[in-house]
Amino acid sequence: MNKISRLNAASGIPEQVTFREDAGGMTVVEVKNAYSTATIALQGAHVLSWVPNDAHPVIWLSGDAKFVPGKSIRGGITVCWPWFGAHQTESSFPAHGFARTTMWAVVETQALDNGETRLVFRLVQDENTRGLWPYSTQLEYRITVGETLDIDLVTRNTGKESVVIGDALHTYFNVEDVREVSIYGLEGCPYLDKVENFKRKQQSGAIKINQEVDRIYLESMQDCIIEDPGLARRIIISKRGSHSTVVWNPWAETAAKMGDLGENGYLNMVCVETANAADDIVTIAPGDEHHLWSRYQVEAL
Ligand code: TA6
Repeated sequence: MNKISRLNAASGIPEQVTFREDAGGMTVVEVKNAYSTATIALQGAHVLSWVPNDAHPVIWLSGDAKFVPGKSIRGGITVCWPWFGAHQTESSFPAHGFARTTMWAVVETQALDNGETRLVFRLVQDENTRGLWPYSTQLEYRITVGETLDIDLVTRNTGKESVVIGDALHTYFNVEDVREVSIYGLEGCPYLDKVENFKRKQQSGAIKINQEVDRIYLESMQDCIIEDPGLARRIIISKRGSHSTVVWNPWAETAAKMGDLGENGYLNMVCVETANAADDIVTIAPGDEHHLWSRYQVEAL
């Protein structure tokens, strides 16, 4: 039996959960139920797509995304853990941590009574990741695919000392034209503007994007709404266990330098990230766990 057959035998659910190898050679799991479809790569437990029935994709994946073992995938939902952005002291450590480039194991798949599908993944640590993170933690990712997409990133401290983490669900949302979009829910919040060397500013009104935007909104616990007149819908992002929200669009020049955003790809995406970033870090006592939880849902305008 090859790897894919083993996965399907152990965790596949006929007509609902199917493991396969995609064109880039990555192992992915496809989910299909009465409400929506989703695709998740085992590397990074990276959600590549979520498409509610009869709707446009909610998650954006770059047409030029590279599927290379050990490299992060441009688009989808990137799991940033156990730190967000650059490591605070070690400049050689990978940005956004290592969870996004590491293989995850499938712990459980379940067809729920209400027709939704639950999948649970666990990060598999190895010698390399232990070199970056020598702490005793267990990281689990619970994804429920249904009328909404629910994601719960659970960090459990299995050691004897407190651990401090940063994390984020770095989600690329699909929009018709980012220049027409308004983002609500962060009005009045202070933010760090990464484009201006982390200058502290304050948001007034809804966010409009017509230039490079890379901001860490602090003290932001409320839902965010992406209003997209082009697709005649709003995406509602609810969250728990997160005190900061990152909003990012690289705009044309930075996107061109990145090389994997696709031609004019920046116009069709915006990241609104449920996060604990910058000084907003989380201390987990021995035996405790931290949940970074988010729900995405779509509503017609
Ligand atoms: O979340 C925003 C951000 O931290 C930006 O600063 C930008 O660099 C982006 O993430 C993408 O990072 P990546 O390491 O995936 O290229």
